[in-house]
Amino acid sequence: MQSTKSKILDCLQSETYVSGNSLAEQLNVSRTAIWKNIQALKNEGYQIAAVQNKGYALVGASQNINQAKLLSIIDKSTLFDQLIYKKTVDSTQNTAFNILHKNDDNIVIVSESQTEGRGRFKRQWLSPKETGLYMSLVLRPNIKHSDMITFNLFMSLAISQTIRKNTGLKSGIKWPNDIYISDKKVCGFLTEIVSEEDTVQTIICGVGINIEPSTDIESLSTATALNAELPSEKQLDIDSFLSELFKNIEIYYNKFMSTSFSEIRDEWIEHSIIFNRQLKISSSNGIIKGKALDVNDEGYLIIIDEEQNIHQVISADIEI
Ligand code: BT5
Repeated sequence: MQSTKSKILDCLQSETYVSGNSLAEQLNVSRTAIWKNIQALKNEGYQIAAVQNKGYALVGASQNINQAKLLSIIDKSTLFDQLIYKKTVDSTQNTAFNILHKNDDNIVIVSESQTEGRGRFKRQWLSPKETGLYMSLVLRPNIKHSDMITFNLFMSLAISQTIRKNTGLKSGIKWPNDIYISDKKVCGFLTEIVSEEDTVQTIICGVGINIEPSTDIESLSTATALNAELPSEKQLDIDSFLSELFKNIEIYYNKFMSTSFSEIRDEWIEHSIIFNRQLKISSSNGIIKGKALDVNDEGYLIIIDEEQNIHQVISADIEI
């Protein structure tokens, strides 16, 4: 259910001025409740002017990820049913696993920081406070295991499209689950599942996107943040970024469920940064040095090694 605060935000975003009386009437709450929620929005970074005889006006969007904005997005989403918003958790993936059995909802879990954010193979994901988007998406596809393989391809394109459109930066996809800008990692995601026999019932997709520079991110020579790549006069508009991100996640998840990878293959290859360069691929079968030839319709990466042998890879780490 959308909160009063996020409903007020919606009204402020759709009208130039709106009076406290009119908000109270529209939302069926007291003037005091309106005033308190306006103060809460200001605390979250929204600049709201109160003009005599006209009412409230939104004069500056918040530069922080915040609950009110996310609630207003999830409320309009036809994919997600519920938002869980936390100040801090160990890992949003753990929160997701703890609650996913309670109902069949598609759920978004966001936390302002994580103390034990994790990557694949139990690697650490640095999640400093209020500098990045740390979220887990709980989805209920009910599909065969073999149909899951292309999921990361659709997700990576949704994220890279969003970054390109909102920043103008040339983000690129590093198969299977990283988004890079200028050869540095700005986003990583991991996909975990709950399945029964051959059916994947639930996907828990954890997405981490670095937004603001921080000492943690700077400590990794391989990492960057969106606002570190953008000039100071063109910093990210977080509200439009989040709206676009959830719009694209919905579009590409629906495509994942209804079409094959071939539908997005050209677009995906245009975003990919693994072609035409020497790669070192580490998988459970060992290390291969070679070049990427293609990603086939089933989602396998096709590699040609230095001895001209062809390999099909499904899960691996790539060094570029
Ligand atoms: C990933 O793993 O890239 C998946 C990261 C998923 C994080 C999200 S945040 C919300 C949700 N909750 C969680 O607990 N996790 C998910 P992997 O491909 O294994 O990459 C991990 C490697 O990336 C580390 O070993 C570091 O080298 C590097 N790394 C760690 N933190 C980073 C950061 N904030 N930015 C860029 N690189 C980072």
